[in-house]
Amino acid sequence: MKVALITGVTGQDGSYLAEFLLEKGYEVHGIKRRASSFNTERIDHIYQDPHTNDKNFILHYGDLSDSSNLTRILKEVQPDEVYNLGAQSHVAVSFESPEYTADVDALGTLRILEAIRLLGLEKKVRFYQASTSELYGKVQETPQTETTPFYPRSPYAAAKLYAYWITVNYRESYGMYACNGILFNHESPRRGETFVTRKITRAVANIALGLEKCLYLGNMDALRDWGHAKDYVRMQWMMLQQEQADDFVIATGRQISVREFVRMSAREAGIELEFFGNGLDEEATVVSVNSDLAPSVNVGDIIVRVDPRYFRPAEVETLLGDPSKAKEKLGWVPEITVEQICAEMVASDLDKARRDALLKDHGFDVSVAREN
Ligand code: NDP
Ligand code: GDR
Repeated sequence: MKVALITGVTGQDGSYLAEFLLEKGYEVHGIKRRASSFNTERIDHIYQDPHTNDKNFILHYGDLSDSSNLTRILKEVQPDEVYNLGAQSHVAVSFESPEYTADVDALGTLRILEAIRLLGLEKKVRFYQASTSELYGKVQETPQTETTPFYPRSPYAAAKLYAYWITVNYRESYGMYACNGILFNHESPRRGETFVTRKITRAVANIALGLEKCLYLGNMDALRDWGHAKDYVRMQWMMLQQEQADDFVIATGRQISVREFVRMSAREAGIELEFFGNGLDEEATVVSVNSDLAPSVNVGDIIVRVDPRYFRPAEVETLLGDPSKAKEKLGWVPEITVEQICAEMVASDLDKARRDALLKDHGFDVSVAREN
């Protein structure tokens, strides 16, 4: 039985990857952070009672800022494959906590690589690093490939640039099997609520059912190449099954704007929008509505506005990946389109909103408009 260790197992990708590897028959270990409240919602459905025998999904407390903890876990688990998905992964937040982001995202990667080496596991372990299209930042070439020059535009991207190169360096210096997946944005109903797609689908669902009035966004002109997390974790595993370690761009090859994603999401909830104005004055008005799906929305309502708080000090305006290498060398192709992703996310958030609306109707307090 192969043994895998996943950092960031409680996150979007970690949860899908754990599921995927369990289905493949792996023994899966995950590192979760200590928190003052439960933080395992995304993996609760695959949780196994620690008191039972024959467990193949095992969680360990840990943190990427703690070398001794990482070393102990690696020594205990003796993994065949390590997937380093843990990170402070929010670009806007990285401007507010740049040092913490560097510690976890850059040095955290070094800590794991060095622990693998010091334990003498460098010839046994195959290592996957969650690299990102944010490395391209102010893009130097379109579409972006494995050879496009990097130009990071945030503390997050600068930290991930270090992680990218230290992964390459351990491969070249110590012959470690270490790969970078340069992943473009990928989404799902499990996406964190403060990333733009989920923020949109959640707000649209809440607005449709009268739990929220208006969605406030930053730069709606931003263009992204959005894929599905399920497709992308499959590729993370495929990268570690080749003969030789290598780096790959994982993308769909198609981009749309944030504005288009808003339009698409609203349509899924029976709301047709028209956008007026531009820059800080841009807003979206309801021009028709299916009141079976969105009973609380009326024609003429303004349900999207711009809030400058969501603009970033430096923006990544456009990202478009070319996944040809992954297709040619590994036979990987993304199976889920952005339209399907959007439909799945809106349907899931409508389910949640219906539950919240029911609770609210029965006098329970439902707080949906948290700051994001
Ligand atoms: P999430 O933000 O959903 O998950 C991040 C995970 O990292 C969570 O499990 C989180 O724990 C954990 N984590 C955060 N800080 C630490 C720490 N100090 N020590 C240990 N674990 C920590 O991210 P995604 O699942 O979306 O992304 C996975 C990885 O891929 C990240 O590294 C991200 O930067 C990268 N990436 C993501 C892309 C995307 O579009 N999703 C695209 C390209 C790269 P907790 O649950 O407790 O917060
Ligand atoms: P990104 O994702 O920064 O690409 O990083 P995010 O969804 O946060 O932003 C995408 C684009 O939307 C614009 N935007 C807003 N973003 C947020 N979060 N909130 C808003 O209100 C808003 N309004 C407009 C942003 O400015 C941006 O242009 C994600 C993360 O998962 C990273 O960890 C990963 O490395 C990259 O994708 C690839």
